[in-house]
Amino acid sequence: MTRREMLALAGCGTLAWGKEITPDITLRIGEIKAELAPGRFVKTLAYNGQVPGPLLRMSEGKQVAVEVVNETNEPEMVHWHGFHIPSNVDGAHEEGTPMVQGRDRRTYAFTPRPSGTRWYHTHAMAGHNLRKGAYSGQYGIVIVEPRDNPGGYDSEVPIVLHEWDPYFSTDMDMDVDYKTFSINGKILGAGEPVRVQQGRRVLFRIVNASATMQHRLALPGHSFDVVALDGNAITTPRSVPVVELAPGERADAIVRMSNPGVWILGEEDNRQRNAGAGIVIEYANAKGPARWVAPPPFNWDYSAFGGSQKVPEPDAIIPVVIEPRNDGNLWAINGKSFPNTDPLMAHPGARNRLIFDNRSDMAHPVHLHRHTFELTRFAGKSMSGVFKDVVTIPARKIVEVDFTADNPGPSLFHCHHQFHMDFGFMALMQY
Ligand SMILES: [Cu+2]
Repeated sequence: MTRREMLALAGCGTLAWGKEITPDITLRIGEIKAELAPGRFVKTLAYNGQVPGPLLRMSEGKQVAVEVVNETNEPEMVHWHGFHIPSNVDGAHEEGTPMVQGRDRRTYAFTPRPSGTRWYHTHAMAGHNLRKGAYSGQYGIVIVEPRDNPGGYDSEVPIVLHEWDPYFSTDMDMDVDYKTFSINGKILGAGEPVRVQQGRRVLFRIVNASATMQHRLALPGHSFDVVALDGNAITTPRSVPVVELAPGERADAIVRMSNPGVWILGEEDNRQRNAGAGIVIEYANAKGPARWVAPPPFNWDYSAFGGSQKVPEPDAIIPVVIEPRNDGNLWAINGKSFPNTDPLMAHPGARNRLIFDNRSDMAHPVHLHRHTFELTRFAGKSMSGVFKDVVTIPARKIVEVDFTADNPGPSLFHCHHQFHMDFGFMALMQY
């Protein structure tokens, strides 16, 4: 009997568009007790019994079938963040991807593109339930391998940031804070150290899988040569002492291991780092306690990674005004809150410019599904050459991004801060 026949007999051969597909990857969503440190457990939803979920590798342009088995009682949804794939597999039911019902399974087939550091995570709403959605352990890295990898590094190390024990930090239940932090699912000092050798070049693939928090990471005695943002190569590689990432953002950074010792790669904020937001980097033959030294003051600026070449004029302009609300929803886009937001209408095949006008006192990391955009103007400064799918709009500032509308179908646009997304800050973009 072939594997395919066995799977069909076992009831695993899921029907997708009337065609049986044998999955290349299976993700099982279920409740686990994640061990953040010896004897320190947290109950959460996770993929394949582990936090983060398995590190997935796909090949650009080679079709893959992912089976999602939902072992919980609630509908779930896996979003492929940073992929240019069809709406019916992207992983947002607002776009038309079918949910995986509780105690059900479903196979999604798609052709991964573009290459780079992508990630996958739940796209379920959480609302006031801080055990659901991005507050849970449902996240993992997926590396889409390019056809030819230029390399330039000796090894790669994933770094995935997340928080635990969330609670409402204000009287009005308006914002969320956390008691516990982790990198790669472990509290600082509790997991295996990252073992490195002097003289080697290590590529860190850093993902901020936080539901709501921005993070700033440093590695004392070393600097980060940032080579990609949100998985997309940058035009001006730059050496920086701190990597700053909003929820949903990624940075690929090469670190030349030139300062032997035992160090903490950690969050700059002392409270968060002391509550777990760090990981030990240990050189071969180095001993002693891991050292932390605060980095110099550093202003993270997207434009430092780009050029100043003039970008083409857009064919169409899409205004996106972001405002706070106080009517049960917290946020509005162009005067309306989801699900009543008007669709953002793009011109098919054309270069479209989104103009984000943040009329609030908070920064918002906004994310556009199924497309990559180029930052063309940031807080008054023209720029080019930085391609992303999440961008932080600072408070009271305007940010402009251009994208080519070459992936028809509805695309979700939302704040990647889970509490903002769940309370109005979402709209569909259509052509
Ligand atoms: Cu927001």
